[in-house]
Amino acid sequence: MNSKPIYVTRPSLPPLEEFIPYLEKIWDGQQLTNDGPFHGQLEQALCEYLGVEHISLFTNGTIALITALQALNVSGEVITTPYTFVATSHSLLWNNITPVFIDIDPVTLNLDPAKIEAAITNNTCAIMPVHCYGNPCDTDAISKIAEQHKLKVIYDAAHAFGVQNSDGSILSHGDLSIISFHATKVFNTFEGGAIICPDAETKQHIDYLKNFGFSDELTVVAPGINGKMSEVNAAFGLLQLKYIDQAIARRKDIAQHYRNALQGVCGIDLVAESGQTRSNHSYFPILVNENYPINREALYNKLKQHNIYARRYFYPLISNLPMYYELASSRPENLPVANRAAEQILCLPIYPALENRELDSIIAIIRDV
Ligand code: T4K
Repeated sequence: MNSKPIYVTRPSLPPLEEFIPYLEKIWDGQQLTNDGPFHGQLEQALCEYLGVEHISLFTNGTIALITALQALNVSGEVITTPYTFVATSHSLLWNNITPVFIDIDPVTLNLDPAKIEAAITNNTCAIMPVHCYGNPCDTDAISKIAEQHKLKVIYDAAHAFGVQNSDGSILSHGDLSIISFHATKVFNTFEGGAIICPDAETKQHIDYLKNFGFSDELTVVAPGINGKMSEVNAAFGLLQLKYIDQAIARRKDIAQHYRNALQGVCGIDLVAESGQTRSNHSYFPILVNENYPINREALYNKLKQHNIYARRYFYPLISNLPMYYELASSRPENLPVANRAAEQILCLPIYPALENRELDSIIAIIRDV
């Protein structure tokens, strides 16, 4: 039994004293929000770090998703994955859009592009795939289908901070990508998020949308929302960026340690990486299959008895939740792979401050069942 609880994640925090000078600047300048200096600096710093052209900061990833759909005038039906955090499909309901769920690929657990075309109807307007756990979707296949059928693509890249494939940043794909800077993410600004945009004009429109639709003091160009990131969050993000490579490097070591120790354990499948040239190791998901001596629920509870709080991301499956299960696409027979993954998944603790002895104790419990 571990004396202190081990959670699925713990936020990375820089030394507190290093944040004080940023706060002093905010106190001196008295610009607390609404496109202040730290906001602009963080947008620029993130463009450089992530290797993207335009980024618009948001108060969180969910408002960024809702706004991205508004920015592209998406309506009708959107093809998406049920195997994700509820924010993905909730963003559709908040825009009066009908989610159309398709099944996932059994290896990557991302939306299966081979299932997209059969789900397209006259009402389909867009595809919303998720780079689940930061593993890139098959972006080539998705963009080919989208082009053929004139559909928009909005990637929910909430987990994909810093992830790259052979084309560069994974965030450059699709019409828009959104990312989350929530406390539980690889890069956090306490709460926060962003939309990655392809051009300055789109960014300008999104900047208006996140500020109630104001384009100047008197002109309102759209029914916008308040989605702005405050100066405290933006300043914190600038400081966090100084430590991000160190944090991802430690995550990589932990992931490698898990992989070495758990590969070959009968009944445990490790979710493979899917072609990224740079990973962020945001999660360490395992699938507990029928060859393991106990099922996923029993392993989850056993870890809990040892004060280890792994998480069942993503269970329950979204399509089985009350606000979605009556949709025709939610039928379990339409989504066998996703339903199975939701029953087997367990995300193990991974965060920079996780100690090696804690890691070894988690591994020992899983191996010794
Ligand atoms: N799309 C996808 C695919 C997403 O995964 C998410 C969010 C979004 C969109 C929406 O982005 P945001 O609007 O959130 O920016 C968490 C997060 O709240 C959520 O951001 C995240 N995905 C989701 C996968 O996980 P919970 O309810 O599981 O979090 P919670 O509070 O249980 O935290 C998990 C563990 O982390 C705790 O047991 C302890 C630790 N923790 C948590 C917080 C908040 C800390 O140590 N400190 C903290 O401040 O949803």
